[in-house]
Amino acid sequence: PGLAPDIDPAWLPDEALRAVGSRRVRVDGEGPLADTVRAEAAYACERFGGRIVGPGDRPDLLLRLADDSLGGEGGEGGEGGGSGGNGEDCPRHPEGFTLHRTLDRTTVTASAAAPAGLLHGYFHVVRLGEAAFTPAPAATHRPALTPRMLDHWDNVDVHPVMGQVERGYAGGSLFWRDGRPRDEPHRIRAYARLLASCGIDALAVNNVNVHATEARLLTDRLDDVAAIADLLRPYGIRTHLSVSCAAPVLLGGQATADPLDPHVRAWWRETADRVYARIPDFGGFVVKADSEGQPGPFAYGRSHADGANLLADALAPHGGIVHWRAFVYDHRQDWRDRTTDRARAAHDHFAPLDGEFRPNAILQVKHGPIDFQTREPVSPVIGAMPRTRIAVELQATQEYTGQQWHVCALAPMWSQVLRFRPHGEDGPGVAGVAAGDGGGRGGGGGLVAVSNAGADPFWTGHPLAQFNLYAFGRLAWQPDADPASLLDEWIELTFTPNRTADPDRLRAGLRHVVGGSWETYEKYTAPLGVGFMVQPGHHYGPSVDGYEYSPWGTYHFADRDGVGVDRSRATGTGYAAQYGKPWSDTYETPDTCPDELLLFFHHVPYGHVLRSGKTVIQHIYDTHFEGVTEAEAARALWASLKDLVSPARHARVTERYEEQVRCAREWRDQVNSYFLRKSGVPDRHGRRIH
Ligand code: BDP
Repeated sequence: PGLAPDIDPAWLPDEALRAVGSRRVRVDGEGPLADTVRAEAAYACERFGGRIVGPGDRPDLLLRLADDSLGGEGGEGGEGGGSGGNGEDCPRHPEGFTLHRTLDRTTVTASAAAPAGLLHGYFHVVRLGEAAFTPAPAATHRPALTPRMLDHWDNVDVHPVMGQVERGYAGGSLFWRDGRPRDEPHRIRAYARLLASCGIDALAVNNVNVHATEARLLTDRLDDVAAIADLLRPYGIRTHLSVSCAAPVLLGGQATADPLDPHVRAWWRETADRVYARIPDFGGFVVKADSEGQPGPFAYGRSHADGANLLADALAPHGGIVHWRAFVYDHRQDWRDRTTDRARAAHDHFAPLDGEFRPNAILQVKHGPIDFQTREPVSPVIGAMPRTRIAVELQATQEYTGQQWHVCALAPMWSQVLRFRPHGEDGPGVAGVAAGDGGGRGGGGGLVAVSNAGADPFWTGHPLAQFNLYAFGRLAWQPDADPASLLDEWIELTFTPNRTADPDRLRAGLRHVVGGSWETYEKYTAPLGVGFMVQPGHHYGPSVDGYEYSPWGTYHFADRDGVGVDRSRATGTGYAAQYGKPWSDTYETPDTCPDELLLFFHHVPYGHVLRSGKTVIQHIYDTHFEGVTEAEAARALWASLKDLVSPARHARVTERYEEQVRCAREWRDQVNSYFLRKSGVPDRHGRRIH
């Protein structure tokens, strides 16, 4: 587990292992995952003076496979087994575990139903630290969502526009460099360890935009994928692959890629067989089809259910799954009429297909209807397909949220998404849908995030962006976790405040600069849910009209009288009617629509009064001034933590804050002057608008 010294340990510095490492630890269990846990514990003990003990010795921490047939506590000879006694000892879920922490017997025991549970149990104890060794009622832990997956938008070849990682802000790819495997197995292993420690259990190794070389990973470059899978496997992470729907033509010499063609079906079956012969625990395929230039079933007049089922059938004999993305829209159209609203596209395409997907086909839906903006409503697709397995897709890589130069902690946003109830208080929440609760879908699709990690020594470019990766894993395991508690957890692990001169100042400072950073970012960028206003192409920094007259479908419609997109049923695109009740009513009128989404759903005059009592135009001015002030204050606060944070980390964040503040001022000035000129309405506080 030890890392090369030039790589940031993120949330697993050796210090975080102190509580476990200073104790007597026993790991009972066979196989590669149990071996990983033993090696982890041995490493921790080596650092902090504890030791690994054998069956004859009483451990302080016992990690073991629960013996189902003995109803839980049996099989350990009684000594130090913990009190148990509540019949909950065997968690059943293959990744779950039960933790017994008692006073009378001094052994803390994590009992798992399967080896993966040992791994998650171990890291749970690491997270708890000293607290793990204090008494508490026995508790069973199991993940709410499966899989908990990262999509790496990594290109194998350097793409002329997108580089090695599409929308990557953390150096190059961890997996690929200039068309070849990067060949840094220690980094991949260390990455797997970080991911496992926050609960992630699946990873797709290449971009959803599958170019020529990535396509070949499926066939003659399969060994490259197998090599990665070998490194991820010891940490319980399954490997998935993004594939092209055109693969039968591109790679297989077929005349067509028509999903209903028998030769095409045979080709996919044989191809999947070969993948599993090489990687027996392969996870499955990820597909972006008929979207932004990727090929798909539309070319053959087939539906997306036909396309997804083709791959699902090829994977089914091996227990594999296909993640079929719902991000399907026409990026080359004008805003002709209400039916061409891009926000409508996913629901228009997919909702009619509910019930047509195979049990191992998962529809992977972006959390919002457009594209990972700072603020969007929850996608109506999530609540509209009760007979389909749904995965919710988040974007940890900060494409539209500051590109890992700005601090923008996304956990509060993700938490809101996961708690949203598409059918009102009585129906399941988004997390429930992703878990497979209710409906006839027979299972959930889990949670997916586009990864924000790369070959950067800090993993994520901005060291504070590590929290987005950590929080993603933790929320996928426990979607109702409180984002503020997750932040505290991450702070304790990453910065080990108790080992510094002023733990409370460090904690308070970090809470402040990370905690409210999403709201701060939102304040100085596109207002009230309208989105975009970014520079075209790379999507960094402001350009209010950057996309306004392009065919991408992302507009704000500002004119001299008002701003926003009318998506109501009565007078607009009808998008609001894609929701079930109560949301279709809530979003239908400006009076009931939440302010933070007002301009997403409505075109309103600048004088429209928000619930805060402010007009829209004054809100725009005020938030843009406030956002910059908050970014400046965060920068100053960070500077004051210099004595408490490692020099390298402090310097990197300091550098990023300079850019964040510069860019925030640019946003403020462009947005404010744009709206001053459009509206002619002066700032009521008379501030200077550039
Ligand atoms: C957009 C990105 C683009 C991705 C696309 C996707 O700008 O690079 O290919 O999403 O999700 O946000 O497929």
